[in-house]
Amino acid sequence: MPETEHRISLEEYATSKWLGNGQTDGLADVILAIADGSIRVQQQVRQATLVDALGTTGDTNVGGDIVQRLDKASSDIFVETLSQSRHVAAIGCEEIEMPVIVDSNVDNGYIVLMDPLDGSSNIDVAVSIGSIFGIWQKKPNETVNDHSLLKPGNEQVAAVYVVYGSSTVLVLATENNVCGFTLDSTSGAYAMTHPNIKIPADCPYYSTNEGNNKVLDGPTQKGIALLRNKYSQRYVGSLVADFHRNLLKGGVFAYPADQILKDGRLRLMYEANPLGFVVEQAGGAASTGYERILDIIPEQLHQRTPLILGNKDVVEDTVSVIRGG
Ligand code: FDP
Repeated sequence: MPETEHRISLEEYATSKWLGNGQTDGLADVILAIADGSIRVQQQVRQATLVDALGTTGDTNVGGDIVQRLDKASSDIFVETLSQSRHVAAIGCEEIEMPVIVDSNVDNGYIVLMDPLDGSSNIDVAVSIGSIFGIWQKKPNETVNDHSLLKPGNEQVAAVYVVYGSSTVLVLATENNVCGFTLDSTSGAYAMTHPNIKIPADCPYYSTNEGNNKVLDGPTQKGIALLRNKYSQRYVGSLVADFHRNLLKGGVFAYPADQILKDGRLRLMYEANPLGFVVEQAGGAASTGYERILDIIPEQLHQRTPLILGNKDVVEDTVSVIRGG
């Protein structure tokens, strides 16, 4: 595209796609609230070392993870922007024990579940990190309460993730459509750079923590060996960064359950469901090794799950090896 040609902004895209469409009224406001929050978070991420904002808060979150100061700041920013969007009924957040009920009866309301800053252990070392969001629609006459957040991933209407890497990229998925927008640091707005993302047919990469191999059960070791023997390994250790590379270049990410983390490490509601939704809309697949991620009926907000996601054929081959024992 010539430099002078206009790239559609996220704001133009979201308002033209959803404005006046009765069924999804309000969704544009929720997406734009996430975008606004992400611009503030990426500023904090890029300034953190200079303004001495790194390090831990001294607390652990509900899942037992050490809370970084930027985890807390990101969570506060997104709770604020989403609460002000006028269309968020409730927020579930990896860093907050109980749901934040914003407005139980809001018209054209949405429920947002988020990991406000994924890849915490990479914050202090200038490695790509990100934010992840799953979005569910409130039913017209529904009064949202704590239980309303426990919906399966297959009921999501949209999912978003943002990577704070060498550039800041926001990826938005809705039914059968995934697009990427890059933050233009000159204009301060997101511009579409990746229309209609489909995961490539070829799968050059697999991403897993190989250090965990010794604590995997036998069938899972065989599944990971299939990946190891066929593909080249790339592992950043920030889910959102590994996922983004695999989505654009082809690849499978695996964080299975093991003898220590019996339910896996990653969160169903904040990580697996949103990224499972994105990958499926882009032609890929997401599984626990035994079932489709999006079909899990959640029991707890902060529950963990094993996760294998990426190219559909490779996910299926891996799952069939794991199941076959
Ligand atoms: P982190 O603990 O740094 O926040 O969400 C958890 C997560 O990172 C993922 O982003 C990442 O894929 C995974 O954990 C890394 O876990 P390991 O260090 O065990 O490989």
